[in-house]
Amino acid sequence: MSENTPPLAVPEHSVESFTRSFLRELNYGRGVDLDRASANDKYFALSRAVRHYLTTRWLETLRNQHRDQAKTVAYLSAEFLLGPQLENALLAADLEDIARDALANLGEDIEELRAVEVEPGLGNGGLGRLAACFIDSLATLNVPSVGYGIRYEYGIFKQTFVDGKQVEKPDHWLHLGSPWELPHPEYSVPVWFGGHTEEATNSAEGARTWVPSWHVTAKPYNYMVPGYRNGRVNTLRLWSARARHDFDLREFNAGEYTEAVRARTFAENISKVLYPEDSTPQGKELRLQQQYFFVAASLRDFLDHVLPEDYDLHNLPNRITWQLNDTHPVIAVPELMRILVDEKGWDWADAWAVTQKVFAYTCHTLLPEALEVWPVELLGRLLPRHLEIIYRINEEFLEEVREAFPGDELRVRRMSIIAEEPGRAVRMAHLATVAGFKVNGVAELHSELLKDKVLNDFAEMWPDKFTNVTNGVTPRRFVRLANPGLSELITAGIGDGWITDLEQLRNLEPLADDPEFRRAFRDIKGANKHRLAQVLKDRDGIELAGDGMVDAMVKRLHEYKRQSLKLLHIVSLYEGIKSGRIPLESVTPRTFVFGAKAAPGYVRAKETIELINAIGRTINADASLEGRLKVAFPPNYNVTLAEMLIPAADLSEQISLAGKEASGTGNMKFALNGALTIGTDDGANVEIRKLVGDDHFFLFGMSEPEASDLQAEGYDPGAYYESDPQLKAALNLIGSGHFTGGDRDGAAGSIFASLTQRDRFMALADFRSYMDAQERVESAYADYESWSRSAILNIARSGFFSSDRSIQDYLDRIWGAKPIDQNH
Ligand code: GL9
Repeated sequence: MSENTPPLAVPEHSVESFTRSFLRELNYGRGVDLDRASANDKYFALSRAVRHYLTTRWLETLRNQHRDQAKTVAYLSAEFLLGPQLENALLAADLEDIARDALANLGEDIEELRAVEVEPGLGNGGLGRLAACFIDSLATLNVPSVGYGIRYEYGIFKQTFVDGKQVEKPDHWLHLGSPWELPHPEYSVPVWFGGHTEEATNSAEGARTWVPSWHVTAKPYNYMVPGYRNGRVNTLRLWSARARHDFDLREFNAGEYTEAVRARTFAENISKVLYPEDSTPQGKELRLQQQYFFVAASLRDFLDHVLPEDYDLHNLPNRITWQLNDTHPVIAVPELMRILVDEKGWDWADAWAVTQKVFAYTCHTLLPEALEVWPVELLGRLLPRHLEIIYRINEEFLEEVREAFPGDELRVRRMSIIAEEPGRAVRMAHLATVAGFKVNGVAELHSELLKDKVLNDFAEMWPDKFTNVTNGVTPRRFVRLANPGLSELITAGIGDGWITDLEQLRNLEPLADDPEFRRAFRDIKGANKHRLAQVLKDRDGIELAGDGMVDAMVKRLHEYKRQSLKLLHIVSLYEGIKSGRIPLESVTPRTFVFGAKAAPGYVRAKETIELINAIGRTINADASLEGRLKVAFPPNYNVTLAEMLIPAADLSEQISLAGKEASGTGNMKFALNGALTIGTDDGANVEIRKLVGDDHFFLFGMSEPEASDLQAEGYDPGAYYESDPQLKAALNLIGSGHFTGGDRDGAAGSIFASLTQRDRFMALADFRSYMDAQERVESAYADYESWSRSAILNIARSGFFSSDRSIQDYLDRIWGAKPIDQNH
């Protein structure tokens, strides 16, 4: 675009102007009159009208980025769990009131139109949602940056329950179209696969020529990522796989119509569906195709379309950092080497020097089974040249190891990028650690454990490579949008600076001692519970326990997170009441709320879902409990539901076995919305507890060193089962089939057996301590006045957990990029 193009004016911020935009979009964009428009038509017109207000800024941002050639952060992530877009755009553009009034004047309820939106669920959980929070903060902090990912046609599956069992339904989120994406087919790029390698045609040291055998076209779709009212709108570019457009001619001509169509489907499968595995990659070929597909397209896009044509790539480290969100995009490392050596004709050493300065790697796990490993056979078949490059990187790296640690062949074997056992395979985390100039964990404890355990050999070799950036969450979505009542109260107390400077929440501390403020806080919490109760009733026919405590455990279903420990608490309470050990009047009315999807192939996780539902059914139907205990398990927990649920919670369950949850981010969202945490010393819980103070946090369970000592000694769950009568009674009740209609063989029997015999995550060892902590919860809750003081202090002291702070840490510790002044 010419420098002289007059800037498009932002439409006027007025009800009249907004109404005009809306009606124009309805008439011209959708081709309908207001009185004939469907809800989807109106939702589209509304979204498009909002988009107008951001587009000018978007174009400006892109123009400046092109002009300044400033250092850019490219966030490479296979997942972006975006959540609803409309509300966020309304907020960023400061149009919430205007749009509501404009629609009301036309006789429309904006809430009804918002409900039409299907959220883009392009992620599994914490890792994908973190990426979404990060691009929000990058924009709000004015950082030149771009997100790169995959436009899955089907996001995370829709969860339904049939007879209490999880049944997955495809999430065809695009079936009515999306008003938020803009396709740019002219920037499509080819991505090649397969074939073989040959002697190089150039003379560069280390070069080979890759002769691939098939390719797909990567077509970009752009999404706006507006900063919070700062005039910046960044871009998220998601790639969709298309069959190459010339694919059919030859085959059509040969009369092989069905073959041609089949080939098309094959190519387009690449971006068809998000893999729903949480922390347990299955090593599927299609997944590696997805990874290379989006990474190759993204590098190509940046090198060919963002950089000027004559750009000297030796300067690349001053121009970009590619942040690798977990190992999913790590194939970018050999891809850049291939481009520099084979295509640009650089000598290997020059190419490696630059490659080592442009990638940084974030590790998100501690579970060994979550570290991606690709069989050499598979990688070599799909990307033969990349495998050769990985071998050479490894060769030179292992030489370095031998030099640093002479004679230590065991260490060499441990550190190798290529594993030999059980079969030859590429360890992607090792490749990322070797190539990255920084490696970070996602909470203090996690980063320490990375250095001491998971990547210990690497930390000994390169101590300075390792750093920590504790995760954070965006206060725009998870406080301001999710909890408007609380937001107003905070703003009335301390002004609205907290929305972009969350540490200002500190100023709330004195207000925790103000009875008026506490009353207002309680009213808001009550209203949020009411809102939740309404939604669950309408959506799922679920009733909550009156005005009781809302006790929430929402996260992916995984054994290490220990939903089963939560069940043991519930069953123990229930058993205590039924056996007369616990007087009913002494029990705090509470609703246990679960939200959790299980990976479709994860049998134990699915059994746990079944058991939660079975226990819930029994308890909810038991009239003798007088509604004091309820179990609510709304299906299909997602961002939309999180925004409804978290603001209503009193108690946040963060009960993973210490040393297993890398960080957690739900824990931060709850604390920021005034829930108290009951939790182990794991992940970011450690930092939450330190900040909010022990008096306002219910700590229980073994510490990480205690847990690993116990594991090393030889853990025997049977000993706990035998020695704790309450634990035994609860487990026996489950095992007896009491909750499963007498069935002892299905989910109940299986979980009983697994907990009493193996108990991989030592739930039984932490049971007693957990029960004691729950008693402390009950007595604290009995004094709701003092509880609300603690809740307010949780909010006031959790400002650290803004993703703005995380991004600032990435800038300072890793990227060396600076926010820029938009208006210079
Ligand atoms: C995760 C960790 O398990 C979480 O503890 C962490 O908070 C997030 C973000 O850093 O990353 N790693 C991971 O694979 N997932 C995480 O949530 N899984 C999913 O996203 C489902």
